[in-house]
Amino acid sequence: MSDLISKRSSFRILMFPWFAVGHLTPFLHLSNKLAEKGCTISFLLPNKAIKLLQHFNLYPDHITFHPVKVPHVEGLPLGTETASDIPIHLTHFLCVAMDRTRDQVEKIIRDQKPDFVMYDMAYWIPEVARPLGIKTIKYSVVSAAAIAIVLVPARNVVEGKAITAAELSVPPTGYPSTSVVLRGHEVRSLLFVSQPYGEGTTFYERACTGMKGCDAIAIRSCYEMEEKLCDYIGRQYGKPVFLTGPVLPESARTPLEDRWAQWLNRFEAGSVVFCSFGSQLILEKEQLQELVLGFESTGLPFLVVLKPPVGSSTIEEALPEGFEERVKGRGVVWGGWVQQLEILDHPSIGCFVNTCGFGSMWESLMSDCQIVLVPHLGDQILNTRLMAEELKVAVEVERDEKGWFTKENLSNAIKCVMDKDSEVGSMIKKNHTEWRKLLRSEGFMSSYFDKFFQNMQELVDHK
Ligand SMILES: *[C@@H]1O[C@H](CO)[C@@H](O)[C@H](O)[C@H]1NC(C)=O
Ligand SMILES: CC(=O)N[C@H]1CO[C@H](CO)[C@@H](O)[C@@H]1O
Repeated sequence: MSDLISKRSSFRILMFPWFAVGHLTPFLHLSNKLAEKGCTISFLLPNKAIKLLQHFNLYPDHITFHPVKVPHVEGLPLGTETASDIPIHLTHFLCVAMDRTRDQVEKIIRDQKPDFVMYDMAYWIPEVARPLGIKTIKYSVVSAAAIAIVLVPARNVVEGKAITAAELSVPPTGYPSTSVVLRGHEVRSLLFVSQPYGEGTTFYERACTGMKGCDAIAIRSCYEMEEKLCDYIGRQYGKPVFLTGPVLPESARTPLEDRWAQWLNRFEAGSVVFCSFGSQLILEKEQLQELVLGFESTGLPFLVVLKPPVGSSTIEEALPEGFEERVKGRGVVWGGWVQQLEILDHPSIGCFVNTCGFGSMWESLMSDCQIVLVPHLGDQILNTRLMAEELKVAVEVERDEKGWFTKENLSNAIKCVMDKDSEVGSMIKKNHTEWRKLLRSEGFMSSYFDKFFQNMQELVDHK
């Protein structure tokens, strides 16, 4: 009984993640865990996204989807609701649209008066919730590495002044890692942080304001991997940092589609290279061709999942001449959606080539496959550094100064992990196995989540 008096055992929580699959999905995984503890959750999201996420909702009695109407903003195609609907350079406008849902969100918060609001990009949530006595948690679904290198007060990016490549190539004051830093052309991919991102704010300001205003910063990471970087973020903002651990779903797996199961069954265990570049990345045709030629020249069976490149409506029309004939029977390039987790689980898959978005990073760590990384966006580069240089569980495909990679660069990276007698290959395999064992060990994920829940309870008790 005393326990019940001193600690709240369940909460009403409102979730308001950024309108992108890579954010909505981890927020929903976390909601499932909270629902398991008896919490009730209102999950705010664009109407279109409900269909995409529904099957991940394991507790429909506890988790209610609450559609928000995404207003039309000039610069966006009509009907845009999520980041997967648009190319990356239009994301700023989608952010404007999200900011314009503030009145709707504010009304829901006032009506529901939840105990907590969890958010990521909507930096104005604390302004709305704090006066009502509601606790706010900014939940970061990118790695601590990606936040710590640039989205901290020590960077001191001032309004109206663009951050320069020279500034970015030096880590911020007090930064605790020597390997998770940016090199050469990579700084370019982060220059956008001082650009407008939503109405009257830059990406940098949005992130910093969102972290300064909250009661606690939560990060989807674990101490074993990013302790120093997490502590650094906490010190920079003067906030408690709660780690949720990876929060990957253990159940609700569906069987692999017959088409792929049958195709993969034809190959030896651990022999097939699987590549998936996520729902947002659209390559230039030339780079796409170089990429598939790289897979061809490995001589290994491969399954590559890509969106059609710029200027093509199908993937087939963009393939190099004679390519399909040459790889017939051992290689498939597919333009549609596939069940990534289920494919990774298939025993024939031996290597996973991906861009190291945070979701894929966890999925590759949990898998048995060798990992080859081809990062494109800012946070993917930092995640890649963590995997390839700090943890030494993956190899990164070499690029030139312009960020371009050749078919040789790709096939060399793949061969380096797939050749039976490659030293690098066996070193990263060994390290990866250690991590996988830890992540999959009994109670690893649940103890992180229990601690996170306890942190939430303490935050409420601490008035
Ligand atoms: C990358 O490709 C270029 C051109 O083929 C080659 O000169 C360079 O050695 C390659 N680097 C690696 C590490 O494969
Ligand atoms: C970071 C890490 O775990 N590195 C280890 C990878 O494996 C090699 C060889 O076993 C070890 O020497 C490293 O310490």
